[in-house]
Amino acid sequence: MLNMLRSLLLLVVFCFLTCSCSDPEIEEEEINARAFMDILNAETGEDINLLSNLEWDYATNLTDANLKRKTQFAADMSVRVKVRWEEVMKYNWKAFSDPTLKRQFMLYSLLGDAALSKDEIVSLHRIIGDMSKIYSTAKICDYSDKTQCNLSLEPDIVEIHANSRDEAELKHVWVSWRDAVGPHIRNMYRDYVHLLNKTAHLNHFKSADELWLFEYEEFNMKSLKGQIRTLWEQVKPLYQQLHAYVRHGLRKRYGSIVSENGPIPAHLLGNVWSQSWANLADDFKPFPNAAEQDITKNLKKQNYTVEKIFRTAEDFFTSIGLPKMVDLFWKKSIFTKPSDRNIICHASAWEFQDGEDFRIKMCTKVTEENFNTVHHEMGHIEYYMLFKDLPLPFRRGANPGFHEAVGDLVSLSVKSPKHLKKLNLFDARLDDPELMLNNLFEIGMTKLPLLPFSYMVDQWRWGVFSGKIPFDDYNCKWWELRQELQGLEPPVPRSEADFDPGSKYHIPSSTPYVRYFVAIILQFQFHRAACEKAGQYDRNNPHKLLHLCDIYQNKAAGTAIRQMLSLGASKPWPEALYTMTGQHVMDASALLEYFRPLQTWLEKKNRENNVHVGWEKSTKTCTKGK
Ligand code: X8Z
Ligand code: ZN
Repeated sequence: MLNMLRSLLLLVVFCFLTCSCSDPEIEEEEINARAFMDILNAETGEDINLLSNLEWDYATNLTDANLKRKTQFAADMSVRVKVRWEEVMKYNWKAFSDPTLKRQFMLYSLLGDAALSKDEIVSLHRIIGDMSKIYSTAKICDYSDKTQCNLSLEPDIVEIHANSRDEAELKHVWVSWRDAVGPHIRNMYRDYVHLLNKTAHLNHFKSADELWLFEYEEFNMKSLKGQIRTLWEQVKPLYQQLHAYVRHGLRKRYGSIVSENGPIPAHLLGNVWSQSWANLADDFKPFPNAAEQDITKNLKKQNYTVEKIFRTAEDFFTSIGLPKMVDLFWKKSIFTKPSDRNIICHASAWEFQDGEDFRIKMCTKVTEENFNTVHHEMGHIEYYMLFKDLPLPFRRGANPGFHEAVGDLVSLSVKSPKHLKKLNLFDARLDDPELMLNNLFEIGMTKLPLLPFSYMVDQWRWGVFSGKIPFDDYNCKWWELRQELQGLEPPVPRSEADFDPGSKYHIPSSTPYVRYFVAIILQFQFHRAACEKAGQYDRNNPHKLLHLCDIYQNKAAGTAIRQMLSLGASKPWPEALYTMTGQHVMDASALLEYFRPLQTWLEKKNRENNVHVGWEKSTKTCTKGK
């Protein structure tokens, strides 16, 4: 009774506050604003649809004519965007009472690159288009047959890094790939930075790093840079243990070119950028005598085709109640590399703002790495499909890291031994602790090196954008950060004639990278929440630890994921995080808990081997000037 009275009183106070404060003029403006927003969303959606189609045309056929069409359209569109934005800014939207409407206005209040002149937009799009083309079409010569000079990044260079254990060959490929891209785009990159900073200034930001961080809505919280720094400090000891263990193994294999206490040479880690070390997992697994569980080999043995990998991924998503891929997806996606034209092979997932057209573009091979990437890309498509009916400004991830985390979240279950066994990709007993640890090690080798790498890439770019890293220090600062954060060194001395950042896709294509750091932290938070809902997680029960959980066919976990994804960006991201996890902040404890058995094992092993943990300064130099 007392409670009822209190509720009644609260209701009266609430009505008094909201009704008496509302201003009839604002109320009327809000009604008009709603009608305006409907038109704005429809017109903007049409423009984005056309632009996305032209972008797809270029990405899947890198001709000058296609770049011109896309660039011209973007420039023309920017005029319309600016006119619409000027209308947006006439509204007193900060005073609106409808939070949904207010938030749409807030998201439209960033003009973005439409603040530039048409000519500048043409230049910006042309530079990014040209840099991406140089990256995507670069070729290098074969190591043993130097007359054969048609090796491309995907598949050749990627495969050599994955499979070769010949140090000289690896060095040749590593250096050649950087020679084939970096120097050709170095000067273009300076012009690009200038235009991006100009965009930032016109949008009232100090530099482009602030513009890029707008999507994280920092104005509501501690700066994202600060959050990342704290999270990195928490996971760093685990990374250092893995680093020390792998360096020890590499030194045994390659001898003194791998120093005992220094950074690891970057060409030996099974990956062009050393961002995943998964291709060395089999070489250094904790229990080498346990039955072999090489997923790439098993995929081939079980006759997995590219199509079967996509169908397998789809089956997982639908098993937890998420939507299946639509017919158009299967018709319009590109799953393998065409031989009759140049395309951007780097995998991506596309939406076209029409509610039915969703596509993946990928030069897929039947490997474990690509098996993960297919799940990753399909996660993007699931997100697109689940928020497709929201008002246009909300059709994006709660923040970019959420978008990157969806497919990876599912992969955490797919890669559990229990699930791999279901897929015939694991053929041993599930109660063998050695195999469980080998499996966890493989996942650690995939995920953990991406943490410092993703942090490093955008720390470098933030420095470049803000002017802390000047043009004549671009490459040396890149290596300083590579050393400091990843504990890596180049296999040969570097100089400012090189431009090694350019050899990583996201630099020429102007794609922000810290989102992958955020995604790694989040996916474990999501996984813990999903496994809890599935009744498969109990930190005190050795059979219910996080790394053993598989949410396949679990509707309770699926419903929670669905709810979070269906929110899109309609709320600030901490709220989306809360709906799924009951937490408002990013938190590394789930990741650390997931890898606890691995960390314990690594610490013991490094102690036994008397291995130095951490790294001293590299002896490899980077020379300023050319
Ligand atoms: O770029 C990607 C995806 C597309 S969003 C294939 N990833 C990063 C990379 O390849 O560098 C996924 C992991 C990190
Ligand atoms: Zn992605």
